[in-house]
Amino acid sequence: MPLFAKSAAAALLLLGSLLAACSTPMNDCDAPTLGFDLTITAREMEPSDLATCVGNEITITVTADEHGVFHLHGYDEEAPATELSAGVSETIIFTAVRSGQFIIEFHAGDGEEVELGVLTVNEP
Ligand SMILES: [Cu+2]
Repeated sequence: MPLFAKSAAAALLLLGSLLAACSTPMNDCDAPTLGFDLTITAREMEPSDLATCVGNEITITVTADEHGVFHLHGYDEEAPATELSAGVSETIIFTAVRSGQFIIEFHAGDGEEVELGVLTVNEP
């Protein structure tokens, strides 16, 4: 392989690992508060993989492109299901009190329940 092709391949590999690093779940046990900015478009959420630690205060800001209900399963008391209007952002603030993996669902106006993502709460 010519030298320039080798360095191009190395550059691609480096770029690939940088992209992989960016797509790993956000997770910071040392941060007492953590904010997630979520956007729901065509019933898909970005980002969809959220991570935090027990004891952290979480602020979720969520905006959807249609009316529905944002529901974090397993955290119904701390983060009650929140009704969303199209294009209007809502903020949910709660403390992560339980570890585990919790499904985030969108209950759409037409009755469809769509799994949007997962919140992982780790032990500190
Ligand atoms: Cu639900």
